[in-house]
Amino acid sequence: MNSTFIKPTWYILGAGALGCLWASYWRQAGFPVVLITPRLRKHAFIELHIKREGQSQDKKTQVDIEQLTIDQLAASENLIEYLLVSTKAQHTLEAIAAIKQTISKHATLLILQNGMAAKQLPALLPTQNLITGITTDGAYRTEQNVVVHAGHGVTHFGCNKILLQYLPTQYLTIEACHDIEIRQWQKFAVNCAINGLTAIYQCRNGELLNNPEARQRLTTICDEIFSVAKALGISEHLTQITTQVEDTLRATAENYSSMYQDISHSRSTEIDFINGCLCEIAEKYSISCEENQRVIQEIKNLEAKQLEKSGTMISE
Ligand code: KPL
Repeated sequence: MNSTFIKPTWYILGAGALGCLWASYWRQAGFPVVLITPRLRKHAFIELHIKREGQSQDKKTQVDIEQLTIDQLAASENLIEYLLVSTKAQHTLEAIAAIKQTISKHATLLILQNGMAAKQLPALLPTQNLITGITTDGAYRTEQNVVVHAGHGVTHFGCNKILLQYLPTQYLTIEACHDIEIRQWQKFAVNCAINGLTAIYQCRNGELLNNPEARQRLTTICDEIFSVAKALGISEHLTQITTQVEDTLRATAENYSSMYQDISHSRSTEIDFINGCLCEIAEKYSISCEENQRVIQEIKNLEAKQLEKSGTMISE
């Protein structure tokens, strides 16, 4: 990095565990960061504590991060030049539409999320530089402002290496790549296989490996994904899908999947954008995806049960 490099402000849309993890690593790397929040919070700054899994409680790193609501953002005349979108797939379009006026025409957006919602973004933001990312980093919150970095993974972005100087590469393993669509499919397959089952069996990722019933279902899900990939002509990139899923389970063994976290906090899940999206594609090719359908149904039942219990489904 040259000495005249001015670190730009990164705005973050989607202040979930992953968004907060990136926010705090950017801060630690010396970048100004603003978390965009839907509601007014008590304090203008959130004090985030980042803990790496396995570290003792007192080894938490603390950073202060500025927060702005959508209205405050609109009122400040600043235009967003750099934006990380880490919303849940089901909220992406609505969340971006709400801040669209504040995004510069030439802004760079990193879209880091599960599922395939990003496919609809170019129509909404035709002039901006939209960069798709996928990650195998695991993160979860233990309290509103405590984020645990569980399982150090790799984040890939479909861009060239120049962007890396704008990213917190000291803290996260980040790579630029030219085959992001294939990697996105591989991650999509991993999410189809892991997220629903961990929410159904209420376990950490690694625990699926020791559950024979879950493992059998996981294999069937992978077979169904492979059939769909074959119909799409991309199966050569998914021949190792079951092994990749098992590797991810080992690498993020201590993590609670995002869907597990959503169900336990009575939030709506990304199921329609993960297994739901797979089944939609399968239907077009008349491919049967019974196990994926079963997972969808079970997750919908869990969502309904949570809704009944808490009276409301939080859409954060
Ligand atoms: O992407 C994930 C998620 O939880 O959404 C994995 C890789 C499964 C890590 O938990």
